[in-house]
Amino acid sequence: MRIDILTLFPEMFTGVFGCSIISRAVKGGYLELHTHDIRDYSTDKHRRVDDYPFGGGAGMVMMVEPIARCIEQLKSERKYDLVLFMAPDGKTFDQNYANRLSLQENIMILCGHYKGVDERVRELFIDEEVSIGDYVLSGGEIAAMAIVDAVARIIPGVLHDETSALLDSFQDGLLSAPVYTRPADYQGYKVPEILLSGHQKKIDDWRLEQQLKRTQERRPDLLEDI
Ligand code: 6GU
Repeated sequence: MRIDILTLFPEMFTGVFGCSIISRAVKGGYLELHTHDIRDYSTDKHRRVDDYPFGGGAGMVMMVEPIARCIEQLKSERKYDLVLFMAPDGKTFDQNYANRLSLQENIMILCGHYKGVDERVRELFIDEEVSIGDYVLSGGEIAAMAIVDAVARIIPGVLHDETSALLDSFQDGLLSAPVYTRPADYQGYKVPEILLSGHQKKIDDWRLEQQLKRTQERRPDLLEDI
């Protein structure tokens, strides 16, 4: 899978993409990530990419032309299955959304900044608008990183234990059971006896019970969807 990210701040991605599961996915050849600086597609001598909003008002608006040139350049090189725009008024990202994205071959993600992007970008080039929750970030970059992470880790082969992504919180619509490691007794705080019993069937039953209990307590809304 290949993901192209269009942004005014490509340097924001270097740390996140260079660590942990995302870099493993890239090094293992499962995922190709490319960032593109929208400013490189400005024809203005000052490399301007934003301008004042028609009709007045606060904030600057990202112009259609540099974004259009960048998207058209990429589209001339390969076919894209989806062009996403990160925006707080988009559809809320969730595990089902991540699963669907992980099945695509090539996707493009446009990150907006300032007050927004010219509406014609959305009309002409964007297939889906995505939000990561009901709060406002100063730009789409951090949201795009969240999406890349959620997608990278479910590409088959990326995680060592291939089943572990499938056992996640949310993947089965339930929160995860609590986990423990050594020591079995930390200053009198003991690991549940059942986990030390060696009785796998009982352990599996206990974990499912914990999942249901946690979900009921913390996210009863998730149980309504099952
Ligand atoms: Cl995708 N962008 C911005 N700017 N803010 C957000 C968001 C996206 N998702 C939640 N808040």
